[in-house]
Amino acid sequence: MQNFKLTPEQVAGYHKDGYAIVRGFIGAEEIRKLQDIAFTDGTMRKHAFDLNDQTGKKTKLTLWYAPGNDAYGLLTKSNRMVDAANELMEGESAVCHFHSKLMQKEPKVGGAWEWHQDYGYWYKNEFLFPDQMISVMIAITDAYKENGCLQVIKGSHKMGRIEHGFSGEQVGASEHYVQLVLKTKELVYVELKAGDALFFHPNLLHRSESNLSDKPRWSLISVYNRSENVPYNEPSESSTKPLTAVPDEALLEWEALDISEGANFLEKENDQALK
Ligand SMILES: O=C(O)CCC(=O)C(=O)O
Repeated sequence: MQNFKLTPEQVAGYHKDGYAIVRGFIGAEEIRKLQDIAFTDGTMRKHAFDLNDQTGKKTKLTLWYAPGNDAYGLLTKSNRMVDAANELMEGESAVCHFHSKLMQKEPKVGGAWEWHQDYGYWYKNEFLFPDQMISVMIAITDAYKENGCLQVIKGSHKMGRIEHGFSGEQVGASEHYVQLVLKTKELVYVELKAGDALFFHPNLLHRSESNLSDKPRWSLISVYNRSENVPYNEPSESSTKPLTAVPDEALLEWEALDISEGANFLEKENDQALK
């Protein structure tokens, strides 16, 4: 999608509901390239680690901080991603990349994610302004109810941050507050086709169920932050380093480099800053 611009309805929907879906954000040829790399790249696999959900089911992910000139880095730095994040985040200062994760929910085994707000994690990193952050999920494969697509509670970002405790190896939101908000707010299954994008607010409550289907459910989640939103308890430096955006065509037209160790991958033993 060249010269992409969010519609006024998408912008208004994001602020009202806490999320906006953009269908066909990434083209079919681009998705084929990203799938190819996701399924075969040795560096991506080498740095993947398992995270146990409450029942001990494992969900695999690879997380890195520094987007390079590989296909995933070029996507994360593309004008369409950076401009859309810039339009939706509060504040004026430069757009930076906190981290990206390739979420790998394998058929039959891919574990669940408990109800949480991403800011339930990032608050612990001492980012002070959640409105100056955003997550962008790109469906690398189709995501639907049966393979554990994301579920969100529409409008729950307006509650502000709620209490979180541990849930398996994850951080989970207070079940009491989740049940209260579900009395009045709608639970939405965010079904996406490969190439669709979901922009969501750090305080939007979301979860996903395990993948009991025979199809994988893979997605990229890139997180952006404003340079002024300094985290006081976060060892990585990417979140305050202004991004230099690249043209949207770069993903297909530039000679993408291999994914390199320079991407600064998170290893599981250092996962105190998991998200
Ligand atoms: O990919 C998923 O199913 C959920 C991931 C998630 O909730 C997160 O990374 O915050």
